[in-house]
Amino acid sequence: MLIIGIAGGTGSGKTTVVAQIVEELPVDEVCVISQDSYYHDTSDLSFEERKKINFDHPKAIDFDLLVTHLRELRKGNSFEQPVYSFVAHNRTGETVTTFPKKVIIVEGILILAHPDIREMFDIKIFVHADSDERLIRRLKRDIATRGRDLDEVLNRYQTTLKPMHQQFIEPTKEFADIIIPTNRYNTVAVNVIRSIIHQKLNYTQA
Ligand code: UZR
Ligand code: MG
Repeated sequence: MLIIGIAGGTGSGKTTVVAQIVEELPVDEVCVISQDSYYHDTSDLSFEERKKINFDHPKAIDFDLLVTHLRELRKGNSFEQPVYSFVAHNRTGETVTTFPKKVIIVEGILILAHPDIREMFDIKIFVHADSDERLIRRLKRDIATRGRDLDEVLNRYQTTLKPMHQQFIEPTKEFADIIIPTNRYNTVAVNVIRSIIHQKLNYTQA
């Protein structure tokens, strides 16, 4: 089993990099776990209260549950991964059964910030894009798919996203084995990672 951690700021292109890596692997040999699934359950709060949560602070994430789940996978057991809704800012109450696979990818902004999780990774990756590029992507995505408007995204960027990025996310770059630049679509870096995966798992390369 190979556990790969993929960190990077919001809008850095984590999802795209994960998709590029997964694409070449046999479907039944890979699973992706998103840090987003591990936001704390906030059912006790109103929607207005939830909107005020600082989702970019490590405290917003149930790292203990994520550690427990990764340990289960390492033991060869499946677990129930919570499903999260960005529109409701809360867990939906549903779960997806996640099975152990040869390649486990764990993806999220703060995934390299927690020491216990960090040490479980065989390969640590940090995805880098410039902050203006990330803001542009974030704006487009949140308006198109997460029910936000221009003012809300910009306010959040200035008041929380940017300061939290500088305080908690950017410093974790130093833990990375590989940094992938994604200001432009990057196929070379992903090919390098694919080769490492193949080599570590002794796949015969096509
Ligand atoms: P990525 N996030 C939300 O917008 N709403 C939530 O309910 C929970 C999280 C955002 C979070 C973070 N910040 O910047 C982003 N806020 O999801 C991480 N606000 O996801 O890396 O895909 O951008
Ligand atoms: Mg994402």
